Amino acid sequence: MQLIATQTFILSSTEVNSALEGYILMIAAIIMKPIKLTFIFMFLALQVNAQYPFEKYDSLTYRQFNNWKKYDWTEKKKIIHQTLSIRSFYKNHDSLTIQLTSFTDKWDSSYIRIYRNKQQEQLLFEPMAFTEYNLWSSLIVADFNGDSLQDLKLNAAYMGNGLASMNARVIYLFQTKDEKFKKVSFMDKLEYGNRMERDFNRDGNYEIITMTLNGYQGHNYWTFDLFNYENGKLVNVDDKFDYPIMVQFLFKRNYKVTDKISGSRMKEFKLKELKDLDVK
Ligand SMILES: [Ca+2]
Ligand SMILES: [Ca+2]
Repeated sequence: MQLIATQTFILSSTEVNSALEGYILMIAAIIMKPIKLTFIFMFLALQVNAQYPFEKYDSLTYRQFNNWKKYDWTEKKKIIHQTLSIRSFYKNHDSLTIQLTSFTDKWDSSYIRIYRNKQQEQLLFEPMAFTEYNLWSSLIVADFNGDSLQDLKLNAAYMGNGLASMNARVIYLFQTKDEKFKKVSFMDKLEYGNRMERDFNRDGNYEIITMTLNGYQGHNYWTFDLFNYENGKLVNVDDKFDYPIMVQFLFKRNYKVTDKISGSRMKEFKLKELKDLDVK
């Protein structure tokens, strides 16, 4: 009888403790909220003050989706599926589902499946693995080229060390007139996750900005090039906007176009071909 009484006491004591903990955590969350917000505002202020020249141009409004459903078939089939659905994606409100299938023993191949109302429409190969860790940003939905058809974008990291940790695959799925998708993917360098497209000349076709590391006279420079999606491919449009620009790579934040290389010399660094380009 005494034993039961002790147990009851212990139980109720634990309950009291967890209620107290919950209360303390709730108070802490209320106090912390403005502090967190202050940090975010400080960070935003820094971002506004220091930026690359192209960041002054209009960026797109994205719709972003993150509710990937993971189907792990690692043990039976060495396969991982990640699936995401967007209701009312198409003009007639049909839904779109994108499924990424990667293989646990192959790091250079995946399949992207596109379903319309759960009916498979396309199967596209992608020379990159997708895991729940390397999808750097959400699935991005926007009309990048201004043809009134919603396009898709994914960024997937190669997961290296040091500078190689910036290596990422940028994957665009441009919607075509027949409401299918043209896949254009390539390797790029990403600093803070997704790099937004910018409309330099406000024609509705947002310029895609790429980043490459180049050596020149003993220093390293980030070279930024501009591309447009035109007639089913990405075309370099540097000449139209007096690009590329080059920013010296320093071991601190640097956003200033270098004055060590003349504009005409910079043009010799123009990125003629996107790295590991894959068009499907
Ligand atoms: Ca489009
Ligand atoms: Ca433009």
